[in-house]
Amino acid sequence: MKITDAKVIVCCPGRNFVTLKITTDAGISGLGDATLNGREKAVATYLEAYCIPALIGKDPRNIEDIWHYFYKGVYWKRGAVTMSALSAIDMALWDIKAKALNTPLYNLLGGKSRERVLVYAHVTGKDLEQTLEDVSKKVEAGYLAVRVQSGIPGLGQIYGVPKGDKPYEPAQKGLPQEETWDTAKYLNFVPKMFAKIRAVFGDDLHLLHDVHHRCTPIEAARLAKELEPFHLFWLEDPVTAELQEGLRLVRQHSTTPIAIGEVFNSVYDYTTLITEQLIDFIRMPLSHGGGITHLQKVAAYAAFYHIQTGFHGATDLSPVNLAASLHFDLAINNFGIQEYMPHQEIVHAVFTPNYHYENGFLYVDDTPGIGVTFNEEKAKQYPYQTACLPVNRKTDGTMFYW
Ligand code: KDG
Ligand code: MG
Repeated sequence: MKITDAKVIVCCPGRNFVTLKITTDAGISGLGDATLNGREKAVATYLEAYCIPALIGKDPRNIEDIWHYFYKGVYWKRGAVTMSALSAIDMALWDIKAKALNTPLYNLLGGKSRERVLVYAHVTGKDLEQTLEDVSKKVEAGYLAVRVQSGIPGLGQIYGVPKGDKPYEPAQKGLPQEETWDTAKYLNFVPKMFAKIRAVFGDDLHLLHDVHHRCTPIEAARLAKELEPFHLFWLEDPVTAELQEGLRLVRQHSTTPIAIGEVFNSVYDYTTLITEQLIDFIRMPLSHGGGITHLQKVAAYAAFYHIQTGFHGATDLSPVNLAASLHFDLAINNFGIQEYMPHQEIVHAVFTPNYHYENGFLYVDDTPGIGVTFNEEKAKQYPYQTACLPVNRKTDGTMFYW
């Protein structure tokens, strides 16, 4: 089998997505998600200018060799842009292989370890009252796990809180918008919020929270320690993990489980965290972390250290990535949980999913391959629109992490 063509389609059904389609002389094509929120065109250009010309003529069944061609073979390796491109290539090749063998992807990853995938929903509210209402709604919808973010008294628009009545979407049209941050206000509020949620909803609901990289190690240690009585499923990205050693301090002070890695793109972002058992869940998504080929290795490495997966699944990762993640989640032994932030209905006009939600779990059907279909004609109706993630400043104007 030979790769005869590959193309990148950037479309904006409600938000931007970058999709790679690889075609073969066997009449089989595969899809990969190359979306990097707010940097879509950088990945599209890297694929079009440097990867696609080198892909033509290769045998798509040699996934390991092609992976290393675009990793070891490239002098400027790693980084979000190049790894997102490589992830999309890898995903499309696995899609082709599974279609060629007429079997759903999970069968190539070891078969099913479970029939359904535990997911967590996003709960948000402008204030504690609205947040509690949203927890109720998610519980009524059957969710067994919820990630809770809330507006904080004294702060305006912040991460995780929707504007108006629309579902939360951090990327906004045009240049980056500015948000304001105050860690002291945040640290005072969050433990009170979880105390209230446990008091109202009891012990069984799994509770998660995303710090979104905003604490220093000692601040994160304080937060993790104060949240201990509320038995979180995980505390996510408590610090920026450019400094992996920062997690040691958090670990020394608390038994709150830690999840990290949605901005990672290689096993080398994780080595200290995994070998020193400083975390409990890896979050690096298939579409940014080198695809299925690399995540199989990272997940297996993590398993030896009692670390589970909890893949990133925000709406800026396309249905192709979510479906591929679900196959992976079904197959591996050390699956933990899957993030599930449903796409807007308009997204499904372009991408037809092969998964559905029911009572706290996602199910994937037995369509061969990854199983998502992509309507290129429809995609043309939704051309790319410039959109960026916000930037964040402390209340005194100092630039801060978003
Ligand atoms: O593009 C940025 C989003 O994917 C990110 O902010 C979402 O933190 C996130 C999460 O946990 O879903
Ligand atoms: Mg996150």
